[in-house]
Amino acid sequence: MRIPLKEVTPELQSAEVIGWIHEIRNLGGLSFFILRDRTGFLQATIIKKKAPEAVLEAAKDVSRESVVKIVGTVKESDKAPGGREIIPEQFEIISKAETPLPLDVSEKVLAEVDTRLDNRYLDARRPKVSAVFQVRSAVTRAVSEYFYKEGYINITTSKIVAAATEGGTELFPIAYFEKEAFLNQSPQLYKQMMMAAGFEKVFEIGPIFRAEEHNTTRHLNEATSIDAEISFADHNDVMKILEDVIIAAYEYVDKNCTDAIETLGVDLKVPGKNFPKITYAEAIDMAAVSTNEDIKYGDDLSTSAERAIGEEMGEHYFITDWPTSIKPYYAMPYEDDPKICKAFDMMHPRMELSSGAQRIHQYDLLVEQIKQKGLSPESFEFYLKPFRYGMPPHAGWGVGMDRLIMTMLDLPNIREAVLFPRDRHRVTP
Ligand code: AMO
Repeated sequence: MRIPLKEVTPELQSAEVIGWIHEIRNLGGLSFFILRDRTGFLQATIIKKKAPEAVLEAAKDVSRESVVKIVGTVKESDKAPGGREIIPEQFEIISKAETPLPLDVSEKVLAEVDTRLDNRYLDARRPKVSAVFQVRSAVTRAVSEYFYKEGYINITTSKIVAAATEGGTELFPIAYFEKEAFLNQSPQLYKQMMMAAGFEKVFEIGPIFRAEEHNTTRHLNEATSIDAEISFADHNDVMKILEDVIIAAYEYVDKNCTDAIETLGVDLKVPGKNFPKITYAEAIDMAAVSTNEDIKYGDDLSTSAERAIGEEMGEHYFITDWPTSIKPYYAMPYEDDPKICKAFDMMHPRMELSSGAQRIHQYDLLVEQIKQKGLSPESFEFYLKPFRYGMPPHAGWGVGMDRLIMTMLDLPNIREAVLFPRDRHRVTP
C-alpha cells in the first residue's frame, strides 16, 4: 500500500511510496532523488555499490517530474528533508516525463505568470501553488458551513440569462438558438426572486461573467462570487453578517490550514470584529487629501483613491451611504434623503471585496429607479413581476471569492487565486 510521503518515518522500517521526482543529484557513488507528493518530500538515496541492478537501471533513465514507485527501507538521516530517507530495493518508473520541462517545478528558475498559467498542471505541482488552492477549498467550506449553520438555503441559479443586472455594458452575448441571451453578471435578480418565494435566507457560490475590457491584476472576465440574500433584514443587518462570514473564513484557515500557510510564508491575521464604517462622503474627502486628485461627489472611487483610503484605514472596513446615482437601480434610497442609498462596499486595504445593499422591495419605486438609470422595465418583466405579489423587505451582498483569497494570502495577482483564469486574452487552458 502506498504511504503518503509525510507519513514515512523510520519506525516504519520499510515502505512503498509513489511520487514525482522533484530533484535529482548525482554525487559519484551516491545519487539522491527528492520525491514529492501532495503531502511533502522524501529523499531516496541510492548507494551505487549496494543497490540492486534493476534499481540502478531505472534510476539512470528517470527524468525530473516522472512518476515513480519506490519500495525500500526507511532510515534516519540528518541531512535529508524531514530527517529520514528511503533506500530503494525496487524503483519503477510509472510515467516518464519528457525533457525539457515547460516549467521548472522545483522553483529554481522563476517563470512568468503566463508560462505558469499555460502549464497550470505543472505549476500546481509546486507546493506554494497547491497551498493556495488548499486554502481556497477551506474558505469555500468555511463559508458554506457558516451559511448552513445559520439556516440558509444553498441555491443554484442559471448562468444563461436574458437581461443585465449590474448595468448594460459588461455583458457577454452568447448564441442561444434564435433568442438573445447572455452570461450572467451576478445572481442578483434570482436571489431577490427567491425572497419573493419565501426562502428568507439564501446563498450561492458560483461563477459570474463580466465582459470588462481592462486587463488588471484584480479583474477577471469569469470570477467566483459568494452571494447572500436575507429577508426582513436591512443594510446594517447584512453588513454584520458579511463581517461574520469574513471572520469565519479567516478563523477556519488559521485553524485548519497551518501547513499551507507555513508553505506560503503568510502572516495571516484574523480580522477583528466591528469593521470600521465610513461614509462615501468621508471616503472621498480622505482620498482627496492623500492623493491630491480632484474627486467630485458622485465620482466612483478610482484605484488610487481606494488605495489611499485603504492605507489610512489599515484593516477591513465598510464604505456606506453611497450616492444613489452611482449604485445599481435595486439599492434602496434613504427615505429622508433619496440622493443617497443604503448600499455599501466592504473593502480590504488593498481593494474592494464586496458590494451589497438593502434592496428596494416596492414595485413602483423599483420601476422608477430602473427608468432613472436609462434601462427599460419591459426587459426586466420576469424580475419585476414578483414585486407585485408580496415581496418582503430584504438585503444582501456579493463577495468576490478570488479577491478574498488574493488578499488573504497577499498574492500580487488575482490570477494566482484562480486555477484557470479567464482574462482579456486567455481562454485556454
Ligand atoms: P459587484 O459588481 O460589486 O456587486 O460585485 C461583487 C464583488 O464581486 C467581485 N467582482 C470581481 N472580481 C474579479 N473580477 C471581476 N471582474 C469582478 N467583478 C466583481 C468583487 C466585487 O466586490 N449584485 C452585486 C452584489 C450584491 O449587491 O449582492 C454585485 O454583483 O469582489
